[in-house]
Amino acid sequence: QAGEAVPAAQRSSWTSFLKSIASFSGDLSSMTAPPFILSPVSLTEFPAYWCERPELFAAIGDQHNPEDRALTVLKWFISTLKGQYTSRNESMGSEKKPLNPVLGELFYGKWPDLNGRGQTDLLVEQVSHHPPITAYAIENKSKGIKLVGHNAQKTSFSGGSIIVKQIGHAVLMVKTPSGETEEYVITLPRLRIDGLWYGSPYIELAETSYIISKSYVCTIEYKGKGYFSGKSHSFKAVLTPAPGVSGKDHVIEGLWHTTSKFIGGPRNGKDFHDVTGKKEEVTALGGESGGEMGEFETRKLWSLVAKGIRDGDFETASREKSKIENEQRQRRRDEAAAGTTWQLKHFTHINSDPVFERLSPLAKIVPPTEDFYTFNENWPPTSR
Ligand code: HCR
Repeated sequence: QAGEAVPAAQRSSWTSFLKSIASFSGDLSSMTAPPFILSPVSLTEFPAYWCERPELFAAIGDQHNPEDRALTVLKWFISTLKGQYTSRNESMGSEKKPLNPVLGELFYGKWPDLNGRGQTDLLVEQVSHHPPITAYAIENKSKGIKLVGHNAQKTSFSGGSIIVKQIGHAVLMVKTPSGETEEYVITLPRLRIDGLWYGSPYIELAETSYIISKSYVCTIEYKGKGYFSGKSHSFKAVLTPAPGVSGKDHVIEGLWHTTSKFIGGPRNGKDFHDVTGKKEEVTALGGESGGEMGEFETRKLWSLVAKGIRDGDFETASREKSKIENEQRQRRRDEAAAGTTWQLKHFTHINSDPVFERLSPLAKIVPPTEDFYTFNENWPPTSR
């Protein structure tokens, strides 16, 4: 039955929400949705999913040759997908609509040093509000690994599903034993949000994403039910030496939210990844002196809205959300009157990323150029 997971009092607003998304394409995040589908978490917290298994991120820095590093990067990447795309279903029963970050919203965090893996630091900044663009930097200094990226989304509606094209890419930088910095361009899969009719949305990944370094090109294909294995959340990854590089191909197949195996190449038949075990949440940190959270830090900024959503007090949530939005509008008006613009704290926008321009042709990505937000390297403070 339509809307069977929707509270009876919200069925008509769910139907109108679905009608409006069906006739709309662009920025879904700013649309008003019925309370049952709201998440109390802002999109600025999502980059933490990149490091829910910090030891896998750290392991990239321990590899001694390009082939092992490329395989370890792939293993870490696949292991992030479960958190990125299924964790709201696990914790809240379905995919939800996250809080739409304000310009300049910040999130700082860390995963502490355990068992010699080194500390990993996280920094996130909302670098645009319209359209929403979130930039992030994740670094394990002691292992010489840094991930810098940004993401935005373009949404459309097709065959009863929301299709989300992810805009943006990440660059992973790894210090090799010879002291060189090896770079990887990571592109992002397309999402299909299904289950809308029933009021219990969930995500399936689709199409292809890439991980490209000067030594290896990895093509990852995503399928849902009825493809490779007939199961949801299937993927197949082919890792190939870049032109002119000698090495072996590796083929891996499985389910990104559970396990996968090598199905071709020198390790044929061996296990590849397993994310059924424990994950590790980020420890949120305050960015002000003394570890306090500033007014723009996501958990402080949205605290009353988030509490309202968690407590089912949607009147308070909506009143507090309007306060934040009105304050933002006023800020933009003041800036316009003063002839100034908002200054980003940690990132600088560039029209074309030289790393993407250099590496994307190896996977024949079109167009071979993309903008980027470079990280200003002013975090973490040395005392952390
Ligand atoms: C599409 C989405 C906002 C963007 C979220 C992204 C793409 C953000 C970057 C992360 O690395 C990965 C990620 C995971 C989320 O699944 C994805 C969100 C899912 C829903 C949300 C829409 C704006 C809200 C749609 C409203 C529905 C649930 C009715």
